[in-house]
Amino acid sequence: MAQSPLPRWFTKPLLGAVAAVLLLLGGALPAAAEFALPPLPYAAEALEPVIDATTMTIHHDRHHGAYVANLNAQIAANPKLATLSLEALQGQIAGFPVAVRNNGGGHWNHSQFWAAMAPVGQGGAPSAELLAAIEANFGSLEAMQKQFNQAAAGRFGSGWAWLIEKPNGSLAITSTANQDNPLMNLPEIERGTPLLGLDVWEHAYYLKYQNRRPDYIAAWWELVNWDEVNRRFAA
Ligand code: MN3
Repeated sequence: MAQSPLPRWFTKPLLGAVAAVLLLLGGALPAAAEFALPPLPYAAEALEPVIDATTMTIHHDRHHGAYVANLNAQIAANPKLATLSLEALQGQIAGFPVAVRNNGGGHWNHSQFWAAMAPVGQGGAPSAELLAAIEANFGSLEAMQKQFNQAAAGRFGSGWAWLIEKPNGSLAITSTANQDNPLMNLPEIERGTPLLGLDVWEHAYYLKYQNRRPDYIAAWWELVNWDEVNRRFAA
């Protein structure tokens, strides 16, 4: 029997140490395919007085953070998740369990939500192209906002209101329940590219507005980041 050049009392602990280091690295470093919580693009207090800092912190860190963690927890049972971008996942959501629909939708919806807001006075204005499309489809910007507000206020329970660009190029207002969105390939969804989406879950506004959802919706227009909406419309 060949003798190891190193005594067993040395090689066994050495291999054990190497294995322990690899395990530590593997546990500490997230897999490349995991979904990540994007930081807020502004300070938590930047949207005051329309949305208070406490609501923003809890909403982003805990609610959105939980959607990301719960989505990542689904990767082991649904390995195809690791091969899809967050946006591509929305269009294939019908092929996944409801936990992926809820948490994958929650992650996408909130990611677009933070990006579509800016501090009061810093959101710019609709581009000439977007304004022309809004006027062609709704008559005026105010008429579009009125229809959007009705969809947001009328969503029973929790969900979202959306301004979308439909596959035929027209603009429309729609609303989705829970964490669904207009990108999802589900029969009950009016599909289109979201240009603007508003979270009307109570966690988005209850600390400041309590049951006055219409007041939250009306004030939220002051935060709309039109530069981002213009970018989405042009894309
Ligand atoms: Mn929310």
